[in-house]
Amino acid sequence: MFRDEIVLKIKAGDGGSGCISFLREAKMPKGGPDGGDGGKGGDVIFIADENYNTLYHLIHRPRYVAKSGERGWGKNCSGKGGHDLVVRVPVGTLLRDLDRNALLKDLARHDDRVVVCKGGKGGRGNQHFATSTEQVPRKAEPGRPGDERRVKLELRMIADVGLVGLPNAGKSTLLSRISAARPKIADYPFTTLVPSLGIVKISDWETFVVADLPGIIEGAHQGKGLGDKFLRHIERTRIILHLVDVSPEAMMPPLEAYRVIRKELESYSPVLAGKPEILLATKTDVTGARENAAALGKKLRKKPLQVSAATGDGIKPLVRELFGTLSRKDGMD
Ligand SMILES: Nc1nc2c(ncn2[C@@H]2O[C@H](COP(=O)(O)OP(=O)(O)OP(=O)(O)O)[C@@H](O)[C@H]2O)c(=O)[nH]1
Ligand SMILES: [Mg+2]
Repeated sequence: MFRDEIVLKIKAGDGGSGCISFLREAKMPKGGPDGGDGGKGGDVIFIADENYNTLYHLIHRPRYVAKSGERGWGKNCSGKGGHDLVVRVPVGTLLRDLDRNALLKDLARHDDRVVVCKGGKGGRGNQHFATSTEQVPRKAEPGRPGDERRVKLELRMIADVGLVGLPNAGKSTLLSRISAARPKIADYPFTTLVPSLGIVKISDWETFVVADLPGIIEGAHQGKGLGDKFLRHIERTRIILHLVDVSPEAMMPPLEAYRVIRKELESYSPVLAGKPEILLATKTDVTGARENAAALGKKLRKKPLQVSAATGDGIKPLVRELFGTLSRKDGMD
């Protein structure tokens, strides 16, 4: 199951209370105050972790509470601090304070972290309250309460390239060809229900990230099929790779398929509609597909790239083209 929005209640640990105690030793009947301080409460820390793709693992706990600090002890011993509570979230998670509707942090890169709730300070023990006039202080502080908040987590995937197209266009198959990702592939529509990412590696230092999205159908912006809410994930991508199945058994003739998707992108947002798009004709191993690709190119007056994920034909030039376009864009960004 995929979750891309979730509200969590979180609370940092309370500070432990300070201790009231007096030194008692055989030869010192009137020892001074020796009550230690309470420990600090644990913080709640959110960390972006590339091993997570969704927020689903977080929904089972209604509250995230860090440990409180322990109380102080005699002999000037401070209480133990409470452990921090670490919450791991996917890269691309936005954290908002729900009650103030303020952005707390955009966890955009692996290992980005933020303390969302600070643990309460421990109270001071009575050792701190002795004065020249008060030698027997019977006073210590309580610990401070830890911060408490309701936070809204919103996941936006961060990819360089977003794959869009009708169901069955071959998006997931392509991703499995160009990256180590293993999305589900099948010959029925809406196989992909949730977006997923793959990293395309040309060399150790030349990589880019591709997002595979669920198929889009006509009327997606009105909620048809899986709707268009997934499109928000490609608002942040730099290029759209638009896949059109040009095999004769495709769901729709290529030109119509192309126009349906363009219309949905345009209805979703001008940002998406204005993104650079690379046109990709898929399944060119099927008889008649190459002719259809050529005809599509003529009608649209742009030459589509062509691939067969089945045979591997055209995959390398496609990867080079994507990388080249991203690099040229880097120069302009
Ligand atoms: N002949 C041929 N079949 C392909 C090729 N690429 C994908 N297919 C087949 O097309 C069907 C759909 O492929 P998917 O990769 O699941 O398509 P998708 O675009 O991810 O589909 P959804 O997730 O439903 O939107 C599967 O049966 C694939 O085996 C190709 O290059 N050649
Ligand atoms: Mg798919």
